[in-house]
Amino acid sequence: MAIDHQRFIDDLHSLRAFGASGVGKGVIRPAYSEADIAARKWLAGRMTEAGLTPHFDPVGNLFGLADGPSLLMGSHSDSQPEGGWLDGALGVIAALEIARSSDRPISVVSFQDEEGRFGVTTGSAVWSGGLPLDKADALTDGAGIRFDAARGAMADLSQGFVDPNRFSGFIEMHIEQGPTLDASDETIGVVTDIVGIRDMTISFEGQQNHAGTTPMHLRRDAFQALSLFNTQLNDRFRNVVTPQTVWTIGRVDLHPNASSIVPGRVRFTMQWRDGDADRLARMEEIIRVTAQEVADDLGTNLDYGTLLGLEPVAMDLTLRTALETGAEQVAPGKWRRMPSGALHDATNVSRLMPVAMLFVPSINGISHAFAEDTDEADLIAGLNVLDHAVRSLSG
Ligand code: HGY
Ligand code: MN
Ligand code: MN
Repeated sequence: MAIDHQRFIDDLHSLRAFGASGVGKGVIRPAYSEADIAARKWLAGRMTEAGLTPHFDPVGNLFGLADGPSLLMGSHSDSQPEGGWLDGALGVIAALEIARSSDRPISVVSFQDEEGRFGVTTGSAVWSGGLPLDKADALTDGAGIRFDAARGAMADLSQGFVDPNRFSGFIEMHIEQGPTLDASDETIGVVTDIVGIRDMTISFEGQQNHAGTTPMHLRRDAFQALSLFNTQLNDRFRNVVTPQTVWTIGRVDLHPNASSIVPGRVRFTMQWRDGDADRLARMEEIIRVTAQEVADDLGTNLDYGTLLGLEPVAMDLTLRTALETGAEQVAPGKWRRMPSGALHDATNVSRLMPVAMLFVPSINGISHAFAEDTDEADLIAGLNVLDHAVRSLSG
């Protein structure tokens, strides 16, 4: 049976409706939210219609299982707090379309909490053995909700963990989420490797006080600690990082966050990524030394949350070659091999089986924002490359 481009596009828009933000094509569909669970139940129905057996596991990963041994394809359907309509969703719906039109057994997966409301690619990390379930259960989101409480909303759907040995490999299609393909007017990216990541929270605790009567030299101001930490870190990283290295302080909770109060406490997220595990370790050392020096200088306490991370991983050459062959057939001269600066479930799945990834362009390189989008022709080109690749793979 041939792939049905319109059915593929229609399903992408149907999925977009779950948690539609009302701004452009954006979605608000965080893991375990009502919109996320409703979307997964809709996906389970589409999987059944495709002849697959839907299977929810204890952390909310949703598999559409083909009978017997199969190739696994998919991604995630949860979103960032302000997410795009294609991040993750594209890979899930593309996998579904390949599964319902392929003459070889294809299973489909939508992993849960790839966007890390509770950690880092939590659902596939637990399934792949990278994160023990009891450790995941103790993780909390920004509002202090525990993972086990959140996943409890899907407890009635849980059918136990799927045995990964039934799968021969994993292929994930995803939007690039960066500017490379868009800027070079290329249609396809075949991923060579995925960067590694480290992610933790850091807290400085000083002294909450009156903003008018507390002399500057007597203050133990938590915001000043964060400000000094950030300035010194950027300076000290200069000798360690490359143009591909990234680091982000994405969330800052300042307490009590009032204009006439010297902030006594700050808790912030510290995340860094690079393709080299040694460089990630050196950056961690600099982060910890700098934070301690700032805490000592400003008289604040220092505390760390759980350090989470994933190692850099190379894509499987056999699966990657099948994608490259498909790319050359579908978009001759308009594809490239490239690393992934974004994290993906494929990193976790690579613990269990061969994995490979395919990118399509993100318009203006935008992602993790309501403005995320990709030309429909590029979405279809990516699906055609997947179709070619899957048909060329034997066994
Ligand atoms: O952050 C990431 O790289 C992924 O999009 N969650
Ligand atoms: Mn994603
Ligand atoms: Mn994402």
